[in-house]
This record gives sequence, C-alpha cells and structure tokens, in this order.
Amino acid sequence: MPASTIADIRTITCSPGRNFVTLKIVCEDGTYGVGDATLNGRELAVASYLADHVAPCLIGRDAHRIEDIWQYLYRGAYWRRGPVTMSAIAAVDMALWDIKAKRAGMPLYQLLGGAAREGCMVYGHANGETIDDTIEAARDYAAQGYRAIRLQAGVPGLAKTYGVSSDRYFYEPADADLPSEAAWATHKYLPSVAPLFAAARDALGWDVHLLHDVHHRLTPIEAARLGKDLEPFRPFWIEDPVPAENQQGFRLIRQHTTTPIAVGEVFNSIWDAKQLIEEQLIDYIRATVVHAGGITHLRRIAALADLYRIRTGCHGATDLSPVSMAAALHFGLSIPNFGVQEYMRHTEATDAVFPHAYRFADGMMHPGDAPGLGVDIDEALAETHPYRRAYLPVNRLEDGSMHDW
Ligand code: GCO
Ligand code: MG
Repeated sequence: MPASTIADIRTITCSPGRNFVTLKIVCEDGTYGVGDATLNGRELAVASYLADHVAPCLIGRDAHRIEDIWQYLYRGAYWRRGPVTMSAIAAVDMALWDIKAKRAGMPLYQLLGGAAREGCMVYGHANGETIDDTIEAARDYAAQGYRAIRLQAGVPGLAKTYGVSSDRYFYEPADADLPSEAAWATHKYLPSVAPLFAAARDALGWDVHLLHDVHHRLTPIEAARLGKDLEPFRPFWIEDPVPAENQQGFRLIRQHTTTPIAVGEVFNSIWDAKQLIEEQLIDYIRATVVHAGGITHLRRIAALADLYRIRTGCHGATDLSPVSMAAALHFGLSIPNFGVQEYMRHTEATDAVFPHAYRFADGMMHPGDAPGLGVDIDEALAETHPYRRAYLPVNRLEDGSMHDW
C-alpha cells in the first residue's frame, strides 16, 4: 500500500476556553494532517458528519488526491453546500494540504505559489462600552504596531452591544449554555457610529485603517445611510451591513455610498458570493477557509474576486481555531488579491492545545516556515478540556420581535 494511503481519521472535540472540532487524518506511514471543523454553536453536527459520514469513505484513499477528494465529497453527497457540509469538507481539505506540504517538506504557501508579499496585514479588535474606552483600546493596538483596527463601541440606551466584551483581547460571543438574549434598536445605533470614527481619526490620525462590523443588522437603505455618514472618516470597510441572502440588496447600498463594503463570514460557497462579485457590489470577501470548503474552494472564490479587483478579508474570530488561522495565512500570503486578515488572538489554553509556527510582527502575520500548515494538536492536552455546550446569542427588537444577531 502506498505510504500516502489514508489509514486513520480522528475527530477531536475539545474546549480549551471555547469549543473546537479538529480533524486528524493519518497516512499509512504515520504522516498526518490536521483540519479545523469548528462551526460555532453547532459543533457536534459537523463532528458527526465527519465521523459518521465522511471518515468511512476516505479510509484507503490516496491523501495526495486533494481535488478528487474535494469533488467526491461535494458532488458525491448529492446534498450540496450548507455550513455543516462545507465545514466538514474544509476540515478534510486542510488536513490533506497539510499532509501534502509535510510530505514535500515545505510550508504550505510554497506549494500554493510561494509568498506574494512579506506578510499578511491583520486587524485587531478595539472594543469598549464608551467611545473613550474604544479609543483607548485602539491606541493600545496602534502602539503594538497594528496598521488596521476594528472599532466597536456600546450603543447608548442598549444594555449589551455586539462586539463589546469585558476582556481587552478576547471576545467570546458563544457565551451561554442556552442562547442569551440581546436587544437592538437601529435608531439608537445609527447615530452612534460616526462620532466613534471622528474620535478615532482625532486620536489616531489618518495612517491607520479603521474598520467596523455591522453584523447583518440593517436594511439596505439604513446601511446606505451609515456608509454616507462614515465617508468623511474614510473607513477601510463596513462589514456585513445587511444579511446577504438577497444579494441584490447590495445594489441599493452601492448607489448611495463610496464606503467600501465587506461581506461573507457566513458564506459557505462561491455561489453565495457570485452575484456580489460579478456585479462588483462589494470590495472585500470575508469567506473563510473553514466555513467555505477549505483552501481548495477558497482559492476558487479568490480567483473569481480577483477578476473584479475585489480583495480578501477573511473572517478570523476566536471560533476559528489556530488550524484555520494557519491555513488562512498560507492562503493569504500566496494569493494576488489579499486584502487583510482578521486576527483575534486565542486564549493561552487554546494556544497550548494547538502549538503553531505563525507569528505577529509589525502589524502583519506570517505562517512560519515549518513544513505543512505549521500547526499541531496536543491530543492528550485536548482531552483535559472536554466539550461544553455553548450558544451564540439571539437578538430582539425592543418590542420583542426576533432580529438578526
Ligand atoms: C467577526 C464576527 C464574529 C462572529 C463570530 C460568530 O467579524 O469577527 O462577526 O464576531 O460573530 O465569529 O461565530
Ligand atoms: Mg463579523
């Protein structure tokens, strides 16, 4: 049997501060690769999909045949797309690229075409209950060398706001055993954002990129209003201004504002972004390696986006494990149209379970030069952090109607 034959597949679910699902594919000769399969709040569905429905089909196949295995899992399932399926395929894909690069004795970015830049610019999260708190956090990021900073502040009159945490560097939205409930009022939120950006430009100047996440909460015309309000402060982007099921909705935003638009952290295939890209309705595509079918599929999305001068800005919150972060950096370093990478650092417990080669310096991250993805999982340590049920919050308007969280 060839040395690269898949001999064993394990799904490891652990919670070193938050839940992660990790796939480990082991070849006949002991070479192995790891993949991230974490789907926040729905982790066990992907773990079961992999263990019960994918693993039996892969034993005995050649780990080198990445494209064939991708097509086999995508077309072969008959039921296409969806976050559970695409996260499972992504985990397999990451693990196979890890194996291929390890066997080649190269860091993965070399197989993807080599470094197209010196590093991947990342943005950090400056959060605070008040504008002053957020500006203080932003100054801290700027002092650490960040060139891009996301700004989120509490909204006066709302008890709890998306993106505002008690901890300075970690934001863990999946905060409860059953979904916690938050309240939302667009008329309170909308006027609160421009003053935040005005204060940030006063404090930080114009040589730093400023970003903001709307988290799918507005209608297209409300998003257009926000975009216009922020134009004087030249944001790098506003993110997820509206839910993107209706891709045409972005036409309306575009008609009104030149503020750049980023979208796609919940996308799971190229089809979610096709119209947005082809009609040039967005500026940054945020699909990630874990939720959008792995490196193989994300390269396809990036290649389509590149035709229209749309750049990447991949999701990188703490629910994307260090395995995804490593994969995102190899991908980002190698493609022509990299824009920025989100980076919310993990807890020490998470970093201990997933030893990794990637590093931060001067506002940029580099995947490192270890063969493969350059990230591993300490399975014995992972076992000491068992899975704990954790849900994302839900959001209601002040009259009790369900809204987008
Ligand atoms: C971001 C995201 C996250 C998500 C979280 C959901 O831009 O980082 O919006 O905060 O809410 O990753 O699992
Ligand atoms: Mg977001």
